[in-house]
Amino acid sequence: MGDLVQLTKTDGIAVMTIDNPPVNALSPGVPEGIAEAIDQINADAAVLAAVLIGAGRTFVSGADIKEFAKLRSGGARGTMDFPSVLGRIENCRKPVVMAIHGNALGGGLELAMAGHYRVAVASAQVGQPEVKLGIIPGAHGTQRLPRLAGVAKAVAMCAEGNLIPAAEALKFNIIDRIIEGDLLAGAVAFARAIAGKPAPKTSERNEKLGTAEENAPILAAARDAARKKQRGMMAPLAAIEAVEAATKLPFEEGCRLERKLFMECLASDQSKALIHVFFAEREAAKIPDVPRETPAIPVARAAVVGAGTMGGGIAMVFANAGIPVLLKEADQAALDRGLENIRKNYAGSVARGRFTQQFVDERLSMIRPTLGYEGFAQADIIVEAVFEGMELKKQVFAELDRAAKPGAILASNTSTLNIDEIASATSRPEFVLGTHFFSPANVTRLLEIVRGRATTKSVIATAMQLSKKLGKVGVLVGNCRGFVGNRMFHHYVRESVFVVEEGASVEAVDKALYDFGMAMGPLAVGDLAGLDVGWRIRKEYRHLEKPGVRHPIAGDRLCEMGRFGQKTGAGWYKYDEKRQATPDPEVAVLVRKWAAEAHIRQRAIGAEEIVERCVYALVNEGARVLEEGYALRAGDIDVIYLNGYGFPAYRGGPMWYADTVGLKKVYDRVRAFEAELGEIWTPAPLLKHLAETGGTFSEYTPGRNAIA
Ligand code: T1G
Repeated sequence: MGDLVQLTKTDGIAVMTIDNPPVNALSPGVPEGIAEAIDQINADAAVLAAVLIGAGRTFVSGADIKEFAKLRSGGARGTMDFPSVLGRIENCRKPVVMAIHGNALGGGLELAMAGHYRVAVASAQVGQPEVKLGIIPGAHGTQRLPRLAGVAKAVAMCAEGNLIPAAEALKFNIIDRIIEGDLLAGAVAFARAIAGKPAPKTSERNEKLGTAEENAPILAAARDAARKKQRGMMAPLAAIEAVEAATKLPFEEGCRLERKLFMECLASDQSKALIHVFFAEREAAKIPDVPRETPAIPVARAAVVGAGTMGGGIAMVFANAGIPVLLKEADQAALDRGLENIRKNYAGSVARGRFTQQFVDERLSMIRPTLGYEGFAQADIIVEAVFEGMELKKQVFAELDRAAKPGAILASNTSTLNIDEIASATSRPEFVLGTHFFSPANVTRLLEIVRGRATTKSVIATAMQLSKKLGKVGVLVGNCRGFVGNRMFHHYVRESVFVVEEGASVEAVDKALYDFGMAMGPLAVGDLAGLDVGWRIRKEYRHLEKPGVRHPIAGDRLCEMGRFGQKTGAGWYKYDEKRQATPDPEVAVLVRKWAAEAHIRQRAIGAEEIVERCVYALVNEGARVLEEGYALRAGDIDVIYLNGYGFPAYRGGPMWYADTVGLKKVYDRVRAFEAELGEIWTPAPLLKHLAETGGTFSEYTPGRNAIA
């Protein structure tokens, strides 16, 4: 069995141990090892029952995702056909007990369900998360799970891909017992107790498959939910179809349909994109010149300066991670407002069932409001979240430099300002960096870690590890204007306004991007965030704008009218008291007037061009970010856009999407826009180079890297 699967026997009980760190994935050799062990168990008359367990921290976390490319090209012949191994387990002449700790996910749960019994420790989780990779269970999971848990639970688990804790798995008969104390000992005792008795085969358990009448509403509701919550994705609907087959077809036929649907999903661009995302999010945590073993600074206490929307949200992030946090404001009224907002946010989470009141009370007790710097000397990290003005930030950092203990990290939540200039206000620039949270900070997963020229590797390592502890996706970015996300977003928004000024309606622009898969259209996003935010930044940098180069005008005009968006009841749209948006005919008339005054040619612009203008603007600027070295890799840019800007994960992110379209085509369209709209569309040299050499962004590794 090689060293991936060991077999031991003690007093008539065989124990198969899968040892394939770090997550016991079903890599080549593991299915073979299991099959060989089953053969030996069958052949050994002294063996009365068997246990299968994972070594290390977990049971089996699924198929080896790194093998999918081979599987897709039919090249995985070298590995044993995993589904056939499941049949051998189920038909083993001795009962097999699956012992689960950590995770039993995807193929791991399918493996467990091929066993005759399943036991688990209370902390274990099980699930079929394949849809998050754009595929569906491909080893009978959609056929066995409804036979154990019933159709409704199986449809939910296979279509949504969520993990469930052991207690819930017990409730739904996915596991048979929760083991207190040592798992292996408990599983062996369980095996001894059932040895010699008839063992149930999951594939033959049909009593929970329900009737067509019972299942029809369940399946219809699941399809409706998938179309809403997983808009545009094919895998959830395929998963539902496969589970439905389990209720209508004999087991073997259901397995054949599942396999067909699995291979179709595996071949899809959506699955390739989502598998890219899986690895890109993990790759983003790897900094070439900051090795994994770089010593990090322990963060046990935090402090936040500024209790506004962002500061309050950031304080919640620390409290939710169990890190006590000071929250400072300049005056009592502002502090009270900040605390009131935090309480409202938490109350909303309790109302939605996301948190219990007890959890919220514990977290609130970790947030200590203050008007001074008392206690700041105990903080390991201090995050500044005051008004976005350089002078104020430098003043605050000078104060923090005096109030903080030596070795404390001073972080700014600035979204655009120069981290090096902020650091210059302190005596410790090596401990200064940017921690750019995205609003709402207590919800949005993205955290841009902005590396300053002097920031040390230990501080970078600390920030990256802290991101994970805070439940964030940390991405290291360079210190250019707007860092990476906002720098690129500026071009995306510019094009969305340009196409409105050229004749497209506000709602047509938003619909085009929404239908592309964005969580919200760009203009609606502007109304949500506040049009005045961008307006203030444009005014601050107006002096840098090149004369003769076209700039958006409609957004500024709306702000001059006081139409900042939702917060003023009107922006691109008008809003009722519940902030429901409706198109505003007045805006349509005004935009035509402003465009005429600016002599902007009017024409009909279709959805395809709207999407190309906005998304390729992202891609072209992303190419510049890469070639200038402000992002470590194209995948990091994708991770930023998926976790901070509502880019559809099933398209992989802007850079992956451009690779999927083909960089030659993207480049040709960018050149066409350049001919039409001038130098703002000059192709990035990297895009030109890759298009002309047949390269892709995902294979590009920046040579010189400003953030190394
Ligand atoms: N295959 C290959 N590598 C994997 C892997 C997998 N399934 N899961 C994790 N890794 C790597 C990961 O890239 C990282 O590598 C390291 O392990 C630690 O992971 C047949 C077809 C299990 C909850 O979708 O959700 O089964 O960066 O950092 O935070 O029908 O990993 O160290 O080089 O995420 O403790 C279904 C995917 C597959 C589970 C652990 N299974 N994995 O989280 O560690 S499809 C999944 C996870 C399938 C069947 C179908 C998480 C985790 P590196 P990590 P973690």
